Amino acid sequence: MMGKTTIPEEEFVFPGSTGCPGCGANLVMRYLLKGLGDRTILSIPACCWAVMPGYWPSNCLKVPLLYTAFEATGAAISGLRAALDIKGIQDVTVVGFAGDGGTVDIGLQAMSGAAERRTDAIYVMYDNEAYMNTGIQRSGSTPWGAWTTTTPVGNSHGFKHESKKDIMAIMQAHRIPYAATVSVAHPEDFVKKVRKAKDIKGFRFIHALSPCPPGWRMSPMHGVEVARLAVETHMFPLYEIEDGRVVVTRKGKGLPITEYTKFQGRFSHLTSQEIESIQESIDENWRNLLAKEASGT
Ligand SMILES: Cc1ncc(C[n+]2csc(CCOP(=O)(O)OP(=O)(O)O)c2C)c(N)n1
Ligand code: SF4
Ligand SMILES: [Mg+2]
Repeated sequence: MMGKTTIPEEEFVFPGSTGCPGCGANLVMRYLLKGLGDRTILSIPACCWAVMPGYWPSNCLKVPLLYTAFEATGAAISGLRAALDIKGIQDVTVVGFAGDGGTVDIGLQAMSGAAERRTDAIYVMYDNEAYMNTGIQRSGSTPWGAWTTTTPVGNSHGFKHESKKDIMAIMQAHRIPYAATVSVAHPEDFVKKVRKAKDIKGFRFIHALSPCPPGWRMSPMHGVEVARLAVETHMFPLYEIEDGRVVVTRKGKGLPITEYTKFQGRFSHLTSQEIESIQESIDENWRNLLAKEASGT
């Protein structure tokens, strides 16, 4: 028998977002705010979600939002927290909500500073694995093998030949109290981790894989399925790092990576040997994650 959901029915993202059909980032915001409630202030830099709330005076978000420059989310949430502290407001959660480009690339130094200062805020990276808002350019979070408009297939260099940055390991090295990966295919787990993060003080980090139909060259109807397959193939494992200790929260079936790539045109040019090398790297990352869990680090 299916258990009763613990996800609140109340919505904090209303219809009217200007995101594309099937946008995973829309679901990331929806589950995040269900976990946090309306005593939340967001800061969002340049990215798809800077546009998605809508055109003034329309707004699909029920919570206040401070826009900031592309590179400045870490600084903006530090300022918001300091201002609330001066006013004696302690029941509001400050959230930085940024894309992968705004986090692992241009926003990395500001976020690193906020983490090092133990800023009392939650930083959410929605990871659609490229600079989508400006036309699908590669980022440091684009996986090896993927097509983007700046890693075009067919010229002498071809698809992206560099690996995805391990942002969770980067955040673990900052010794923050809590970091977790979440998936829009597992909303119960998603909201549970957000609630846990909410109750912890200091800098918390949430990494959400965020399927992007136009950027991943797939049908909008496959968005959630692809997110589920990312977990089942160990492409995007679900785990937490709490006070330095790694806990895998869903083992996944270990399906072949072709189950994940087959829906996505951004991988369709790859030869079977290239797919095999992706498989080897996923298997290695998965073994390393389990070893970290076993050793308590
Ligand atoms: C300093 C600066 N450089 C470039 C831009 C142009 N720009 C706006 S959004 C964006 C892409 C953001 O990528 P990401 O953070 O991954 O979010 P996504 O668009 O994928 O949601 C870029 C390059 C900018 N606004 N500011
Ligand atoms: S380009 Fe991708 S991330 Fe941006 S709104 Fe469309 S589906 Fe969402
Ligand atoms: Mg992006």
